[in-house]
Amino acid sequence: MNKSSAERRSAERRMGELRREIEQHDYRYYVLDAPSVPDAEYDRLMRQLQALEADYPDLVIAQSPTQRVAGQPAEGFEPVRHRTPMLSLANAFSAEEIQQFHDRVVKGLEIDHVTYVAEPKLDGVAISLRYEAGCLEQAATRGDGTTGEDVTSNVRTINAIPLHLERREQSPLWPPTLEVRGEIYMPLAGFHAWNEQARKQGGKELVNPRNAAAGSLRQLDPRITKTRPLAFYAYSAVAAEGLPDSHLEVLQLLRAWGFPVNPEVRRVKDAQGCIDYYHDLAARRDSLPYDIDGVVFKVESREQQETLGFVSRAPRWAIARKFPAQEEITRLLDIDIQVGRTGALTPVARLEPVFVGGVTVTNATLHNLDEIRRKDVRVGDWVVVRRAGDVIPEVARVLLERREGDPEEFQMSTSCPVCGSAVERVEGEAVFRCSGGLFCPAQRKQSIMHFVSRRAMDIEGLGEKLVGQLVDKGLVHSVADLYKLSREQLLGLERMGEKSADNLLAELERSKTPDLGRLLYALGIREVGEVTAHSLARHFGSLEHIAQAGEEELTDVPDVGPVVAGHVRAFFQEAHNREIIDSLAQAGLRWKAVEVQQGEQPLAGQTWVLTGALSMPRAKAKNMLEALGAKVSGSVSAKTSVVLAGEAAGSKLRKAEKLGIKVLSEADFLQLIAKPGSK
Ligand code: I6G
Repeated sequence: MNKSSAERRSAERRMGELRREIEQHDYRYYVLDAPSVPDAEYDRLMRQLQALEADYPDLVIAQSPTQRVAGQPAEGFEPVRHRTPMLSLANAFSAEEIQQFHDRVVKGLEIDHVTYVAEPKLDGVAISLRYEAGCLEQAATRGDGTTGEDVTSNVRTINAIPLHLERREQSPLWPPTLEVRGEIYMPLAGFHAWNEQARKQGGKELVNPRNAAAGSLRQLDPRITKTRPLAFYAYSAVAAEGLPDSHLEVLQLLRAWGFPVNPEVRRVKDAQGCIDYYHDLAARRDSLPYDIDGVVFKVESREQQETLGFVSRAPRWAIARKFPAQEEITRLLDIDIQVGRTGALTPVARLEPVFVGGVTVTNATLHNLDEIRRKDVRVGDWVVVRRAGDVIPEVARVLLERREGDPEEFQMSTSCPVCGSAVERVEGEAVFRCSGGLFCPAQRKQSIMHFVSRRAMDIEGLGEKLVGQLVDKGLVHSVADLYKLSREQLLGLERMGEKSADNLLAELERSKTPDLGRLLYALGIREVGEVTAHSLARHFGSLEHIAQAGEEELTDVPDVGPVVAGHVRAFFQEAHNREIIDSLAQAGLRWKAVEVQQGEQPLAGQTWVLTGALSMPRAKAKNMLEALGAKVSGSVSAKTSVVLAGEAAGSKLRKAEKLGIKVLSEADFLQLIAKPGSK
């Protein structure tokens, strides 16, 4: 049927009205927590809009509330590199630690009093939402803080997250690009209702609200995510130039634009204000409509936040006060031994499953033999299992009064449980080690995982399960064998499709020209971390020189003492390791040598200032600069030689630009320290 243009215009107008009306109801429901119409009326409006959109498909827009589910199920989630890293928060477990945090803030700012913004720390999934010109463009999970996963299609299905922003309460306009961070969570009412329904229908129940939120976001089909009762609270806007200095005012602005903000957010003063807020919330924790695992305090002024900066990927201006670790009692069924990359044997408690801190725990670390002796842990004991936040659960203590009979003391085995090699213990060290080296499949798997990791060779697509299969099937004995894998061999592995096999082969090919520092780090020499690997590369210039260096030459390198030098020499003296390096070269790897800086310090006399968020810990960048002879200062002045500006750099960067001081990005900096040449 042909529709007249007058009808079309009228339909278009009505569609606009309906969308605005529905969005207004969403806003009242999710942001103001004050629904204005019964569900039936809301559903009626939605159906009207759907009917009109069905009549005029060309007038459908992506921001329409009917378009929350769009497109087909995905095959996987694309990686997203965060423009500003998603940092983590330092934790405090006592009032004393809050006082110490406040003392550091006061000292860092050189003032007497500080106002903080306090809010509950939800047990959900952190998410970063990017809006371009006010429209939701991308939603990404935290991942490792640098790279997350693109979960946009799933996030669009969450009604509490606006698809586009709206100006309300005479709010100013949002910046052209706005990145909002917050927590997606499952409210307890929705979680319990879901499980009740699942029980009735014999379906699968959700384990806990946090897992439920994470699992819902990881669905490949957004239609499934849409059925899950998810909600959202925004907690910050990143790198937002032009927004108010007060973090609290930023949150108020976000709320005016359409983001739900936790109604428990408060401004508090000094350490005592934080401590009082914590006690108040702890007392009400069980009556909140969502699970929380603590409280977050942030310095209110964003300028002050910037002055304080970051340390080791955590802001100095914020802290999470965690609720006490949760503990439960269960039975210790057995003690197994796990073998790590360097052969370290870690005793692990196998437990009768116990629900603690929101998850079912079946394994907990026992750390080492000394700890087992100190706590007198024996198989069959009743033990207290503790889980604090995200840390690995541990056996806290034994209930000796419940011990039955006289169970035997645990003995560390004298041979490796995986490869049978002898187990050794270095005098004075708590750790026992398997002496099998790369003969041991467990060490092999771990060393391959390390080799491919992001800061080493950065080869994507080789997870623990896949590496396990490659080693167990005898396809990979050493890291060099990775480069000999054929497409057919890969296709013969479980859960390996053609696309993943091709992607992995392309990744391996791409990784064949690492710089020397990365390769050295990837080889996994004991005690040779990233900074030391780069220092060695810069000092010696080639792998051959490092391999031939004696202890004295090695200890000439900043950061290398006799212990590290000993490990480096032992590594290259081992014939097996030399064979691996030869095989890597034969497989086509060409590591870029580095210009040698024989004792010379190319940055001597320079003063550098670090600002903004770097993807490596600040201490590491500072170490690297100091190894090159630079002085690192906290403030920009006419004497500053270079400003290294990470993401979201603010006033220091502006000052540097005003003074005409050279500014380098982190990528420029890494290039400068790697100084690649050719092999
Ligand atoms: O993980 C987090 C939970 C809650 C946060 C956070 C938060 O604010 C209420 N804030 C920041 C700045 C970070 N993580 C890094």
